[in-house]
Amino acid sequence: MKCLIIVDMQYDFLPGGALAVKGGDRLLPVINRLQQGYELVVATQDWHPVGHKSFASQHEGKQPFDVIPWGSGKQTLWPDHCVQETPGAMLHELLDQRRIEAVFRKGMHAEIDSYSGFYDNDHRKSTGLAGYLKERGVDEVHVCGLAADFCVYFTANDALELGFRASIIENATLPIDAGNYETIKRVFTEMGGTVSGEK
Ligand code: VGL
Ligand code: ZN
Repeated sequence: MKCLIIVDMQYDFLPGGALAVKGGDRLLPVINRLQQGYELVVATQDWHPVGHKSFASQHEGKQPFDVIPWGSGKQTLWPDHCVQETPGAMLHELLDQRRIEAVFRKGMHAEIDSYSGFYDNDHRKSTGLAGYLKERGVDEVHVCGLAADFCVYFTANDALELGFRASIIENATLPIDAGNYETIKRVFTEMGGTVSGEK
């Protein structure tokens, strides 16, 4: 059975929001239509506490989009976004939620960022999404939403690693950085993922 995962269609990622993806609002009707083709639809919601460590505002002298060393890797710093219970963190009102059976929140740990709907970036804490999908009999996931080069990609990639067939629906996602997305797409398809839909 296949499941549509709608990633982070929240005000802060849409035009007018704190970390807006250009043209993101055009995806709303596309995703609403897309939902009709799936027996199961779930969503994710970026849900950060005030003062989350991924916010540039928490690092002296740093600007949004600066990249800093972080644990054993690197981290992009973001404008404050999707702060719990703020309007920017709400799923957009034009996203049809009638068929969304569950919403998985992520990014709640102040010290760790979490792009994937399955785990935080260190793979230490699971959201429960994998178990949920398995219990529902899902063997294939299609991922759409925002942003293509961060949360959509990380979610689709974790799905592959977990043994699901995984596909990114290209006409229902947009990247923060188009160049970054092209690179990531290559990695994803080499891993066995598929990219469907026309841009
Ligand atoms: C996202 C950056 C920071 C995303 C979330 O949804 O792609 N990107 N937090
Ligand atoms: Zn975030």
